[in-house]
Amino acid sequence: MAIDLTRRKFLKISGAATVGATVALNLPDNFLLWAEEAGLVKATYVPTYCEICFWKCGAIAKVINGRVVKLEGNPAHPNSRGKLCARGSGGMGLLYDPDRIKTPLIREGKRGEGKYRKASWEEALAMVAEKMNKIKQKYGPQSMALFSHGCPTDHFLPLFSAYGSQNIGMPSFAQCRGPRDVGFELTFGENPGSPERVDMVNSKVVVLLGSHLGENMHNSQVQDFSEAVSRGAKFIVADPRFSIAAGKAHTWLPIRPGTDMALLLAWTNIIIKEGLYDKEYVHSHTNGFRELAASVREYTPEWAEQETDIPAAQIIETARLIGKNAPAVCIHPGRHTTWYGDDVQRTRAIAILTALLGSWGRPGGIFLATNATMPKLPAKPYPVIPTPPLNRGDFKFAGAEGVTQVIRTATLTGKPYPIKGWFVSGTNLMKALPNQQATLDAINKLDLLVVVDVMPYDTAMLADVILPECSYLERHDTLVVGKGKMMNVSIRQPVVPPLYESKPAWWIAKELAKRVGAGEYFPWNTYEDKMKSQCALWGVNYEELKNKGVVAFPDTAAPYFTATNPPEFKTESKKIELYSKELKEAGFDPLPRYVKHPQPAAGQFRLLYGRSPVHTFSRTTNNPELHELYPENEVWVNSKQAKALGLKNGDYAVLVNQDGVKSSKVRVKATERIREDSVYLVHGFGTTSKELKRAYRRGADDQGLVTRYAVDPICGSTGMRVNFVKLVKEA
Ligand SMILES: Nc1nc2c(c(=O)[nH]1)N[C@H]1C(S)=C(S)[C@@H](COP(=O)(O)OP(=O)(O)OC[C@H]3O[C@@H](n4cnc5c(=O)[nH]c(N)nc54)[C@H](O)[C@@H]3O)O[C@H]1N2
Ligand SMILES: Nc1nc2c(c(=O)[nH]1)N[C@H]1C(S)=C(S)[C@@H](COP(=O)(O)OP(=O)(O)OC[C@H]3O[C@@H](n4cnc5c(=O)[nH]c(N)nc54)[C@H](O)[C@@H]3O)O[C@H]1N2
Ligand code: SF4
Ligand SMILES: [Mo]
Repeated sequence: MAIDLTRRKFLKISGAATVGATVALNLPDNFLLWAEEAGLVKATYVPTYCEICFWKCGAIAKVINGRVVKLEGNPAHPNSRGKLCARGSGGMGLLYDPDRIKTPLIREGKRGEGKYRKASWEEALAMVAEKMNKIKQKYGPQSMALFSHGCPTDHFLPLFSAYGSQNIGMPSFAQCRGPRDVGFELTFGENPGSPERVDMVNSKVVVLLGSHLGENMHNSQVQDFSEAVSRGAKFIVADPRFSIAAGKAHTWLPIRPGTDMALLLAWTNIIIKEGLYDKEYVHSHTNGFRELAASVREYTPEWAEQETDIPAAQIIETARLIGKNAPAVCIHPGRHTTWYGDDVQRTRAIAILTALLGSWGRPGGIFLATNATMPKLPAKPYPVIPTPPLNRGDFKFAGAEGVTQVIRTATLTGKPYPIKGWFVSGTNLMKALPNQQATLDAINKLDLLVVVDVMPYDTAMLADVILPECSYLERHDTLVVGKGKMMNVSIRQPVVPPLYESKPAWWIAKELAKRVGAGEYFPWNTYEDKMKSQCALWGVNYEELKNKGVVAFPDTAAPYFTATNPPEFKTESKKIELYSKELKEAGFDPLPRYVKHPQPAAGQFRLLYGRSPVHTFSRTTNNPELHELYPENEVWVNSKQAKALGLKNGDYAVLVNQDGVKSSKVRVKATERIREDSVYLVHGFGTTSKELKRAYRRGADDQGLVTRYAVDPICGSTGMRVNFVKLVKEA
């Protein structure tokens, strides 16, 4: 009963409550639960960690008669603390989805036609290896690229290093948190981490720019959010939409999209002018305060009002609220930060304000990562590759995760050298990358497209070879070394054996390695052997880890600056770079500066997108449990605008973007909760894969409408909120 209550409280904030987030169980599960209650069968409990998103929550699976009947949060795990979000609770939906890829498949028809034949693992692996070997011989190993997201990356990255390619592209960089990480690294010498080290539980004031917690369901962060709200912390939420978070806020700022920089610079100006910054902290730990103060002087609240559509008085009032509560102020660094193309600079403005408030390394601000590390297993060094990778393009500040669309462009143009093969795992590129036509055109130029996936999503259905990975509930995976307030290690282990002929990524990588002459880089027999060696090296008791799911190291915690943990910054100057010499030398603005972005013309709306609390991107749209909760997305449009267009709640409409691209039909949600100049879609819907019986063409695909994107010149990330649409009633 106690669990039920906390769960309800948790869900209340998530917006999932409105749809009743207790995930429905099907008949056999209900029967098994009844049988267990009647004492006829016994349940077993297996700890593991979730992969429905990348928060990696510790979960405990309840298994009766070999069937997973329930997934609950592991109370000992810092990312879940005994609770899973609705998506995590619905993880069995992935395991038991009848539309799963069941065997390796080899394409028979034309690309995109969807005709495949079943193949044995032996045949499929041999075919992939033969083509990879051919590409290596003819063009060199760098002509094979790896696109990956989530845990499979940990297995295919070593395969690629051993094969000889560093051309890696992860949408988690250029389509997600790339600009934020780069902006913070340029300022503090390190990024805010994942999970972000936001100390909301101790904040007096929290600022959310976009960051739609409660719809963005990153578990422990939503719990912290909920706790901070109950404790009376004041939330300032800037969002063109009245998000779930805005509904809990002290102040909602319905900002004009694309103008957050104006708000941040005006706040900075006021905080400096009124002396509300932490003088001692700024003096001791930062560089370039004088230049900063001079450069923000022009950004007055009256000027910012014109840009942001937020009254000057409210900008001043919120600036004071922020300044007077420092350092216990958390300006959330954001996560999906690829918005308008000047995103590194916007996140720099967040970082700079954080520094002025003295909030980095202080309770209620951004806490510090533990310095502890785990040693690596000794391994054979990878071959030296003569051809440099092209995956960062000309973007000096791009991260090691690479810039996805740069690889795509090289595939299209053959320059600076040809890319002939894509190996794709754990990402649905057709939905993740802007400009779908370019992705499709690039794929059509390939000699080889391999997709490793659990479900036949859009990109898999374009592949030459589809390799079925088993779901996270059926496999071993990387031991996760977590670095929150303290270091911890978590394990993923099979809860049930793999269904059909699906196999774990570690096995696929190892088997392919053997066939491309890189077998020696995978020297262990089973993944468990490798994990046992790691545990031995780390002084972790493997059996204990298996039984508990997570082992923590409390003595590694050092979340705040103290006399024994003095400030130390990993920048060139060893100080916080308010003024960035590095950027200046590379030809960029050393201080963030306001750039005006185009606004929609009359009759157009800006296309915004975000998350549903019960889905993860495209990957859950066919999950039977989660589909039931939210089967298709809706287009949010302001009631006044809807009325003018003759649209009512529940009507079907289509969206047509500035380039004439039309969405599939989507239900209208006419609401006061969004500005009149924007419409909003939950991302990930409208799959084109016929194999997905539930999700096929349900809802509208935002990515289909994102034909344009604004590349951040500093790190290559793609701002995707630069598309304008018309809303047309569907007959
Ligand atoms: N349930 C669920 N949770 C998830 C995920 C998921 O798929 N499902 N994905 C996870 C991942 S990988 C990520 S990166 C995060 C993403 O989640 P966040 O980092 O929170 O994403 P944002 O883009 O900041 O937030 C979207 C919000 O920004 C608002 N917005 C749009 N334009 C503007 C603007 O110009 N200014 C301001 N201030 N706001 C604007 C939108 O109205 C929307 O409310 O979510 C994570 N959590
Ligand atoms: N227009 C638009 N574009 C966006 C976003 C947006 O909101 N709007 N969000 C951006 C963000 S923040 C991110 S992080 C990216 C996310 O981009 P992706 O990570 O590509 O997200 P998904 O669309 O969920 O695709 C995940 C794929 O992995 C598969 N998969 C799931 N679990 C497993 C597994 O265990 N093993 C294997 N091998 N495969 C698995 C799924 O079936 C699916 O095909 O997209 C970015 N692109
Ligand atoms: S936040 Fe939800 S979906 Fe993501 S790992 Fe945690 S339980 Fe799973
Ligand atoms: Mo993301």
